[in-house]
Amino acid sequence: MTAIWGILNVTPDSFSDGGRFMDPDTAIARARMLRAQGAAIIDVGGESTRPGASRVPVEEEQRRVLPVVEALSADGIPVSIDTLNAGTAAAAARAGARIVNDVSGGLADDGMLAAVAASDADFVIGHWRGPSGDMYARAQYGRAAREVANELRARVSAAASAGIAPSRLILDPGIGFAKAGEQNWEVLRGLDEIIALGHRVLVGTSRKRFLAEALGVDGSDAGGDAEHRRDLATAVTSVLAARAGAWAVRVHDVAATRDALAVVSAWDGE
Ligand code: PMM
Repeated sequence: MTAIWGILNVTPDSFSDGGRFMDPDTAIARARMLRAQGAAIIDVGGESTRPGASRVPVEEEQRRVLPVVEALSADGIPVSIDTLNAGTAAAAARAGARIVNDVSGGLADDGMLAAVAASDADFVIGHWRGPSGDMYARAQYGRAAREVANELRARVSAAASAGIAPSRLILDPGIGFAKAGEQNWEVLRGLDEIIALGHRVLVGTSRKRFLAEALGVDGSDAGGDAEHRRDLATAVTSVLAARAGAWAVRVHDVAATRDALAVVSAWDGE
């Protein structure tokens, strides 16, 4: 059964839920709700990676996320820390995070692989070609899924050389990262090429722009009907990712994806 990761962005500017969970108590209450809805992991992030987002000072990122990571971990809730910074990864692992989720797969911070190697945490390697500010300039592909798989394989080698055991690695195709519109669908269509690398695969499509484009809705209507439609689309991509063999999906609306996956289980007679 595909696991559900519930997104908890403790940021003022994430593209769909920015600003809602800045206060630690609100963030913790939200995480508990996502957990009750069926999230296996709560993915805590303190820096938005949306297209065009500017970087947050590492002290500010840690001020946002560490109290939340600590409180959830103390409560027995499995936490992953969504960060590009080695210092934040190390501090969050000390505070109890079980997984470091780096959308850059260690490319954004030279110290990341060593920091993860020195911890007990598992490591999500996201497919990435450069910072959010100009990532679309790097969205040039021949065969998108093949290239993503090859570039992930190179990061797996780098992680292994840094001393991270392969069993600790989770691969993520980095939907929306250095990929425009149709390229995201090409990668998802070829997800088996990434799964064939032999690691757990996490897929994050939730509320992303390429879904809004497929629906023909305006992505700016956060909290309104457009958001609801993107959540429904996300539940569908979660089902398709599960069918394709994904180990986990990372979503904002945990309840919708839980229900969608329950229907799949019923269909399959599980
Ligand atoms: N996407 C975002 C942030 N973190 N982590 C992983 N592993 N995979 C993703 O696709 C991913 C991520 C950007 O989306 P958000 O602003 O909704 O968190």
